[in-house]
Amino acid sequence: MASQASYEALEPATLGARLRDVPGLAERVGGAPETWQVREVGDGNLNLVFIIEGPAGQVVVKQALPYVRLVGDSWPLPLYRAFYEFHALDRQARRDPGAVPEIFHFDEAQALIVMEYLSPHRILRHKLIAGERVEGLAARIGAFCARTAFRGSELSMASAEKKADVALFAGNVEIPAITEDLVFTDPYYAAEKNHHTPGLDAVVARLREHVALKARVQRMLMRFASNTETLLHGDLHSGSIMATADAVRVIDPEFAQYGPMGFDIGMLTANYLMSYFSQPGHRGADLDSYQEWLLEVIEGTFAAFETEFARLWDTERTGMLYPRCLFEAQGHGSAPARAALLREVWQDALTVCGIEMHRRVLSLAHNADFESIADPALRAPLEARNLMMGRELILGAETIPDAVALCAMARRYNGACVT
Ligand code: SR1
Ligand code: MG
Repeated sequence: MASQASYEALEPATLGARLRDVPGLAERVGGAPETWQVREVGDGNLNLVFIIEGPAGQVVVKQALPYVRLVGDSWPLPLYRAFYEFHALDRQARRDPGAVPEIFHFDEAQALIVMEYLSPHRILRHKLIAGERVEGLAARIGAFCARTAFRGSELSMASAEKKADVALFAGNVEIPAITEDLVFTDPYYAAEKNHHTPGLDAVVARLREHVALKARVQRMLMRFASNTETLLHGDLHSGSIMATADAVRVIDPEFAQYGPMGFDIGMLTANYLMSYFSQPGHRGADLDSYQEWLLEVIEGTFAAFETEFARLWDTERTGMLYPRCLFEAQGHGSAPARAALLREVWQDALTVCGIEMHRRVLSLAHNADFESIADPALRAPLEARNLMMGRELILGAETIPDAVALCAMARRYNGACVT
């Protein structure tokens, strides 16, 4: 990795001058750099995000800050996360063409990526809060999860290439550490950065007193930290997806690391479920039909994941895992082996799902689905349903047969009064 000694955070007023020599940028934006319109639009927890607009077009510039934006410079964070984000985007673009924004330029010293401006896409989380539907969402993201999981593993990759990539991404220590703490650990004790809605104290105490629950979460953390099945997006929630009414892209893989195949789809499912549970705070007469659509998205995402994974299993199983010489070449079908593997992926996904449902309500970085419900008296019982369903997912992952049963469970908690 190159030195970042010359790093300087970008500012709208000087951005044109600083980026004027980026190859191809002036042609893409058009006009003189001094005339470019620059807006800072980042609303995430970590980075600066600018839109540059000129007569010929628009681009996005994302730059890492040397600290956590959400907290400030009291929490330093390495600039090298831009390096991993760039490499993750590169791999995702190859493994699932069209899924991520096109990259135009990467400057490692300045920790910045110049990329395609997605328009009229909006952050999926905002669309779900507004009650908007996205046609094809489940199929697109289910396929993305399957393609990145399969093609980033030794089911598909040559071992030497995959092991070299594991070594590359192993250099990323501090970013996974955020997930290890904020997602897997902090929700389960009174950590300093935590906060939760008043009115949840009794439910929170029930979770934190549950020793078997904490042990299950820590077992999942051990798998997250030490299992290198595939290259994960690492932060696949509804804020990492941009969509129109019928087109979908995945953004922001700066948390990319090698880990268990069920992690991304499990985290995403949690964010759909949190959208589902929060809807009484956002919808009126269309509440029931919109909540049912969200459950259809969950079922459809897992269905698309399994279908695409099976297709890749049959057509692209070229790595050292589950080789054809052991199965098809012996006249033995490999479908049962695939089903057993997918069963483990499913159980990991459910466990991660439950944990993510906890951390977004109890840890540092909450989500707008619940947070935008201003009245804590309305918010708390909805969050309580979400917390208790998360608990059942973690404790009973192996008892839930499929996504239909998962959605039936969500309907049960949605009508429940949890205290
Ligand atoms: C301090 S970073 C908090 C959260 O923001 C990111 O989007 C990740 O989800 C992380 O856990
Ligand atoms: Mg992000």
